[in-house]
Amino acid sequence: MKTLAKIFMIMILGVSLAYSGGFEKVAQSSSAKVVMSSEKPLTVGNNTIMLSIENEKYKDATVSLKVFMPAMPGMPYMESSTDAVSLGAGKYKADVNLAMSGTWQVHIFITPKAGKKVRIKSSINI
Ligand SMILES: [Cu+2]
Repeated sequence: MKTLAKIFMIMILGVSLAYSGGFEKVAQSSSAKVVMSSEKPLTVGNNTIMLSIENEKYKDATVSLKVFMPAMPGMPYMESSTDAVSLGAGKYKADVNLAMSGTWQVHIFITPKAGKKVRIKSSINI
């Protein structure tokens, strides 16, 4: 009975988390900080990820996103790249396709009008 109660609690928790809204994660390197977020929880398939660049000097940069999953036993390397659309004031929007559940590596590329290109590494779980 105890186990059943635990399973039930976990199910309730899982449902409430799923409804508590979307996803948010900070991606950071030594030179830039980006908040990744999504209104809806991330799912297998198409997702819209919002990127908010915190650094003043990158607010008008060009931004692209690469998500990839290393090869696994019986499964090839998977990758999806997209150019983020600038919404102004350091906010960007990127549509990404996550072909399967699991951990995806994320590389955010920030190309400023002047100066060095920046790469920020992060990951997302679905
Ligand atoms: Cu995989």
